Parts: sequence; C-alpha cells; structure tokens
Amino acid sequence: MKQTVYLSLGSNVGDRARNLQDAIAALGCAGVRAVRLSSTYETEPVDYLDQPWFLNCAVEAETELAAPDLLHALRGIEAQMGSEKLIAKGPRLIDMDILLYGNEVIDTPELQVPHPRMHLRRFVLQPLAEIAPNVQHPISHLSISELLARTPDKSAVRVAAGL
Ligand code: PH2
Ligand code: MG
Ligand code: MG
Repeated sequence: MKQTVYLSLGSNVGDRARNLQDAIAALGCAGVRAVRLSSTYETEPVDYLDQPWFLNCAVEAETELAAPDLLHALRGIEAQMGSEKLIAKGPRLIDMDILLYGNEVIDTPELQVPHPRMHLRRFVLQPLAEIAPNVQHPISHLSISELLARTPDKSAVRVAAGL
C-alpha cells in the first residue's frame, strides 16, 4: 500500500548541498518518490556540539516500501554515498532519518517511528513545518507547527543563503 512518509536529511561533511541533492536523487531509484522538499536550512549542531554546522532539509515522499524496507533503502543510499558514522550523533556526509511513516507507530529495536527525538530538534521541525505544518504527530496528536512552537530546542536554524 502506498504510504506518505516524511524524512529528515542532514549533512555536515564535504559538499553539503550536493550531498543532500544526491541523496534526494537516489531516493527515486530506491522506490521512494519525493513529492515535496523543504528549503535547505543551515543548522547549529545539537547533541554532539563539537562538529561543523549542518545543512538539513525535510522531504515528503510516497513509497510502497514497508517501513523496515524503507529504512534499509535509506541505509543503502547512505552507504553507497560513502557516509561513515564514526561518532554517534557526530559528523557525517549524509544522514537520512524516517520521521513519520503514514500514521504508523513502530517501536522495534531497529526502527522507532515517529522519530523519538523529532519534537526536541528544531533542525527537524522547522523544515518539516515548512512542508507539513498541519500533519499530526500520531502519538501526541499535535500538529508539526504546534510541535515547533513548543519545542524547548533553541538552537539556530535558518534558511541557507546562496545555494
Ligand atoms: N544530526 C545529528 C546530531 N546533531 N545537529 C544538526 N543541526 N543537524 C543534524 O542533522 C544533526 C545534529 C545526528 O543524526
Ligand atoms: Mg540517522
Ligand atoms: Mg539523525
């Protein structure tokens, strides 16, 4: 069954804008049709602070892939692009995370959806609110714009200039 999914993409190594573009292009070949893209945002690192600023964006996509297969497809694109995760929450060439998979709630060791920290991350919520302000979080039932208004995260997130 076709599902509407929301993804968060981030890069803070190499040509960050190019990495986001390449990852979005690769989605199509993996059976994930991007239907809406947010602006690209320049974002201050959170959680692990001693690393370069990120470019982040949000993608609305349609896919027939089951959630675990979508996760594997995203991991495959990350690996194919040569992204290496040397430090947890540290620098990376490309990171692709599933935020929402339809209205499903998934809690397995491999995959938690909605993304368990999305409400705590302005770098996720601000791009997502641009393309999906009225979409509801399936657990809290708050809209994305409400989550953004309520997030305690005060880190800097601004539309990237000159891309
Ligand atoms: N990703 C992380 C940790 N910290 N900070 C920003 N600004 N953007 C990210 O994508 C990010 C982060 C781990 O995935
Ligand atoms: Mg990830
Ligand atoms: Mg991540």
